[in-house]
Amino acid sequence: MFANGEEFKAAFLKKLEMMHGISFSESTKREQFQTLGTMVRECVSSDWIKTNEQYRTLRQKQVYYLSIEFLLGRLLRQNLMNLGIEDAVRNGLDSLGIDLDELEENEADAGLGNGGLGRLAACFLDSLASQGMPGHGCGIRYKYGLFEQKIIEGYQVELPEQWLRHGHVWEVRKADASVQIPYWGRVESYWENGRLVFRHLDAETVTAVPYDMPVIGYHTDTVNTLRLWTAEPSRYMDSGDVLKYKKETEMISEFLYPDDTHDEGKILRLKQQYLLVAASLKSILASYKKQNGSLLDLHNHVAIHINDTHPALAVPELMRVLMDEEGLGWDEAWHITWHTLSYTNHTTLSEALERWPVHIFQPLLPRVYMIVKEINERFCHSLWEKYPGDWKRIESMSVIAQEEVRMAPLAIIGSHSVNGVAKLHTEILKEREMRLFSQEFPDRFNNKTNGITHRRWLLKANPSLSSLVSESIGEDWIEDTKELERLLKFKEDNGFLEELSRIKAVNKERLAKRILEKNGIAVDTHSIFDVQVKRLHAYKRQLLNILHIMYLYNRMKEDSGFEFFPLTFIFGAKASPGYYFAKKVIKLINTVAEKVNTDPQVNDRLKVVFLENYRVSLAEEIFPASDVSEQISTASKEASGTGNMKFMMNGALTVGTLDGANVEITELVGRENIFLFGLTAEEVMEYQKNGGYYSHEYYHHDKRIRQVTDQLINGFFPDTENEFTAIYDSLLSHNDQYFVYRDFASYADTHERIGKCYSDKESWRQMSLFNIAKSGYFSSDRTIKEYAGQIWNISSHAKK
Ligand code: 26Y
Repeated sequence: MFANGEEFKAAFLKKLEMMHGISFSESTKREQFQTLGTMVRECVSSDWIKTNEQYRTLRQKQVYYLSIEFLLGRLLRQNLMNLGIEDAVRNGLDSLGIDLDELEENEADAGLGNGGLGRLAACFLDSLASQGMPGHGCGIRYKYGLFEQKIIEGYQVELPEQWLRHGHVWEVRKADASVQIPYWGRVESYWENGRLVFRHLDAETVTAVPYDMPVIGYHTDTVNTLRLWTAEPSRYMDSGDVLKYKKETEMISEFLYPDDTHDEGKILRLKQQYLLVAASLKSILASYKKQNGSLLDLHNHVAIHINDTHPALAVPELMRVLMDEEGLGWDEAWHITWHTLSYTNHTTLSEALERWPVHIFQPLLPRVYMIVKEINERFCHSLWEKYPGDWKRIESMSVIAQEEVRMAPLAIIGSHSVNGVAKLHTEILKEREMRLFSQEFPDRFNNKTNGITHRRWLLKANPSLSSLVSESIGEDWIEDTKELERLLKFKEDNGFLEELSRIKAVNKERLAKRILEKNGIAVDTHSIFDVQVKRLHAYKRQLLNILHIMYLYNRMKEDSGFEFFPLTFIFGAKASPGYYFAKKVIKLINTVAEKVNTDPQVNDRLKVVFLENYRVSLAEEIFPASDVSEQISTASKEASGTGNMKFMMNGALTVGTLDGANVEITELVGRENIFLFGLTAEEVMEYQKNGGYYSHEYYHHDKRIRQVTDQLINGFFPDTENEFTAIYDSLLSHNDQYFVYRDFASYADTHERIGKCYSDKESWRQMSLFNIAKSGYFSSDRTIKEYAGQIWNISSHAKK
C-alpha cells in the first residue's frame, strides 16, 4: 500500500489537488481529512472486490447481520490501524506539518445507534472481518444520527446530529442495486395453474438505495461490506400528492427510533423495519442466485441474523418471497425460513418488547400480515393439539393477540436459534421471560456472552497500555486475547506495576485536560476517577450513584474528621428525548455537580463532572482513564452490559451488582478482584413476585437516605422548586421500583472499601493487572467464533 511516509506524502498531495482542485497550502483540515479518507477507501477497493469474488467462487456460506442500529464511531484511525499503515501515514502527514490526531477530529462519529445493541453490532463487524469470516451488516443510513446532546443550565437539550453534512468518505452509493419496497395497497388472489397466487396491488412504492461501506479486517485482506439503505421517492410515482409522498418517503430513513407515542410514529417505525428487511432480503437473494444455488438449499449457503426484534419482519418477508416470488409451497418455504434465520434477544424490559397494533400493521403491509396470520394460526393449532384446552398458554405464546402483532414470538417461532447475551440473561429468558417457548423449543435457546473488539477498545484507545503488554508478553495477544493471561506473571513485578500506574496517570491527565476545556472544572488526577458512562435509564441506577455522592458531600460538611480518598465522579449519559424521569436525573447530577464543585470546603477532595454528548469517540478517551467502573444496575435488569468489559480491559476495577456479564467478570477474576454489592437477581425477582419491599421503611430507618431524599425537595439546592419531585415520588410514592434504597447501604459500604483499597497502591495495581489479564475472554472475537460455529455454521477463509 504505502511502504513509507515519503510514498504516502506524494500520493496524498496529488489526491488532494485532484479531489479539491487546490494546492496543499490552501487546503483546510477538512479537505485534508476527506482526501486521506478517500485514499484509504480506494486503497482497499481491490481487496474488497477480491473478497467478494472469493466468496462467490468458493461458494462460502455467508452471514448477514440485520440490525436497526450500527454505532460505528469514527473509522479513520481504526482503518489505518487495521491496514497496518498508520505509522507510514502519520510520518507522511508529519512531514507536511499535519497531526493525524488533529485530522481525526474532522471525522464525525457515525452514531447510527442508541447504545449497547448498536455498538455490539459494530464490534461484531470488526471481529468478522478481522477473523476472515464472510459476514456483512445490513442497516439503515439515517440522515441524522443519535441526537447531539448539549447541557444547558443542567438540562439536556437535543440537537440534530448532522453527521452527513460534509459527506461520508467511507460510503459508496450503489444506485444500480436499488430495489422497490411496496407499502399500503391491497392483495388480490387468484388461481393460476392449480396454485393460489397473490398480487399486491395499488401499493405506494419507495425506492431503497444502498450505500456500501468497506469493513476492513485487522491485518488480513478480508474486506466485508456494511450495506446501509436510504429511502428515496420512486420514479414510478405518477399521481397523487407528489410533495407529500416525497416528504413521507424521505422521512423513513431520517431518524433512528422516531417517537412512537402516536400512530404516525408507529407507522414510520414499521416502515423503517420493513425497508431494512425487504431491501436486505432482496439483495441477499439476488447475490445468492448469482451463484446458481437452488433456493431449497438457501439455509446451507446463507444465514440471516435478526438483531433483537426490530428486523423480525424477516420471518414473514422471507416466506413471502419464497412463496409469492419463487413459487415454493408453504412447507418448503417454512423449512428454509426458520433454518436460515436466527435471533438475539437483548433485553427483558417489558417496554422494549415490540408489539404493533393490527390496525396499523395490516393496512401498511397487507400481504406480510396475511402471512403472519397464517404462521400464527398454524402455530396455535400445533399448540392446541399438544395442550388441548390450555387457552392461557396458547394466548400467551401467540403472535397475534389482543389486536397486536408481537414481534418476539414471531422471531422465536421463525428462527432455529434464540440467544441471550450473558449467562444470567439467558437463564432468565429460559426460566422466566420465555419459559413456555423454551419448553416448546429447548434446542433453540442458547447463550452467547457479549464481547467487545479489543482492537478498538485497547489497541486503538489505549496505545501505551497496548505497547506495555506487547513489550512484556509479545504480540500474540492481538491475535488471541486469551494470551493476556500471561500478564499474570508480572503480579509481583514492581517495575511493571509502576509502569501500569504511570500509563493510567497519563491517560487521566489527558481526560482531565478535556474536562477543564469542556466543563471548566479542574480535577485532581491523583483522585480516584470513578466513572459511570452509559444510556440514562432508571434500571441502570445513575440515581443510586448521585444520591450516594450527595451523602458523601453531607458527611464531609458535617464531620470534619471524615476521612476518605479524594474522588472525582464522572458521568456521561444521553436520555431518550421523551423520558421525563431520565432527564430529571441528568438535571440532578448537574445540580449536585454545581453545588459540590463550587464549595471550597470540600473542593480539593470531591468533584462531580457530567461530560456532555457521550459517544464512541469520547468513550475511547474515558475507558483508559478510569479507575473505577460503575456497573450498578438493579440485578436481573441489565442483559449483559459491554461498557463493563471495556473498563475491565483498560484496568479499571468494577463496583457492581451481580447482573448481566458482571457475573462472568466475577467468575473470571474472583470475588477478591471486584467490588460486589446489593441484591442478587434472585432476591430482586423474589421481591417482585411476592412483595415485601417497602421503601418507606428504609427512608425512616436510614438517616443518610432520609437526608438525601429530603434534600431533593426542601430547597437544599437553590432555585430548584419542584424540580426533583418526580425523582422523590419514584422513591417514595412508587415504592422505589429499582431498589435504590434497598442497595444504598451496601453500596456506601462498598465505596468505603474501594477508597481504602485504592490507598494501598500495590494491591490496587495487582487487582487492576488481574482484571486486564482476565479480560481476554470478552473479546468479541470469542463471541463471534461462538456464533459462527454454533449458530451460523460459517467458517473463516485463509488469513493473509
Ligand atoms: C423500544 C425498542 C424499539 C428498543 C429500542 C432499543 C428496544 C431495545 C433497544 C436497545 C436495547 C439495547 O441496547 N440493549 C442492550 O444490548 C446490549 C448488547 O447486547 C447489552 O449489553 C445491554 O445490557 C442491553 O441493555
